[in-house]
Amino acid sequence: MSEIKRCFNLLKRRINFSITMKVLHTSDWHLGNVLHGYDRTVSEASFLAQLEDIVRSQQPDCMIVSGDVYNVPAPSSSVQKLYTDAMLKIHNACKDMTIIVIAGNHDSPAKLEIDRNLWNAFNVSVIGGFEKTDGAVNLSKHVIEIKDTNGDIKGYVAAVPYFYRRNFPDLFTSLQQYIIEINKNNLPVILSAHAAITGSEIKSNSIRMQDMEFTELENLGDIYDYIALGHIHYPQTLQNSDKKARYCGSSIAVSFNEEYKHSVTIVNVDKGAQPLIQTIEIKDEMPVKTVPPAPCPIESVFEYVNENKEQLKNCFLRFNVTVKDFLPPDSKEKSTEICNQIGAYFCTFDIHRQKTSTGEYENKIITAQELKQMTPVTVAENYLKQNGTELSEDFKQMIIQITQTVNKETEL
Ligand SMILES: [Mn+2]
Repeated sequence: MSEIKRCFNLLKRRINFSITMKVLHTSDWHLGNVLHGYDRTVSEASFLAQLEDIVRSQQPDCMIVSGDVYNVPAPSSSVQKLYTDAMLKIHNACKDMTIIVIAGNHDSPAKLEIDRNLWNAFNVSVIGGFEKTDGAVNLSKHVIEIKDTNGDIKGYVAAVPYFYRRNFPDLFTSLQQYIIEINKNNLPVILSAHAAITGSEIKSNSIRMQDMEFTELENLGDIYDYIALGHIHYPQTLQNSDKKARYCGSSIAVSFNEEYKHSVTIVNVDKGAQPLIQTIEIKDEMPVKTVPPAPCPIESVFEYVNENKEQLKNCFLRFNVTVKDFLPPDSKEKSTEICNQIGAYFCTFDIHRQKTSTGEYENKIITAQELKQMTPVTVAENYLKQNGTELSEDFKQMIIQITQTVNKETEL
């Protein structure tokens, strides 16, 4: 039987029928994330179990994890165990599937690669960082062959972990050249990268996004049939990419800025054709919710929570409040107590200041939350304004530059 299939595949190739490669694209798991002091183990374990089921039913040719496996470079032992146990189960759910894992900016490239050779035995390729020989990047490490059940090559995945452009300015160009040389049979090629692409819609991550290093889509190359991106947590197929480049988004909400549907992406990739993109929703057993949808005074928030206790049970909650000047000092205690009563978890407040009819804040005193959300430039501008002067353009640029330098190593 397999011999017939093999002949059929060879024939298909000979008469130039394209061979479809089925890809499961996921990223930004952020395992071990801690949300306002609460761990997310229940949601993370549930996601990994759902992923195992999806793999079992979809039977993809490959699964790509486009970076940020862990939330921190040195995750705890229990978080690492959660990951390795799940990966083994996922492998067993579809043993012929090639799994490709790249490091994101949250992962330690070296730590992710500790058991790289061991993972190879389970059809898992881990690409954490770059290796050089005589000053040139070892490109072969970044190109993974995807094989069918007969061991014939079906296509390639080029895997590029997170990196700073200044360290490898020509990487994408040389990688593309390398692939053109080896892809003699004109098979489908996928690129996986953990990078921020110019023009992406940013609804998530954090305000630190302003310090992210953005790359133009065309810099990645023009030979790829699908580009599996990670780094930006909001799922989207990039405009102007001919539906070929996509962020699959984070697997579950990593913060309160990510209250949208989360999913994994299933893509059918054919050489030279537009990929067929589908999503499969991931259900979060303990979701994050900002309540109520519209901000209101704290007493009304409490009423809302009590009225909706059934839906809010097991949720991590952020209270959407309006204040005239400050919240009453016992607000946090009261909020925690109300959440405890209904079996929810109080995290924080989203504080909205009441504005006057002219759009000005009634009170000139700013809250700690407002201060955190301000850019250093705004803080400087406000300070000088109070003293009757203005921030000069030179000074403004200087502050922006300093902030970017400081934040560069710690971006999300
Ligand atoms: Mn991320």
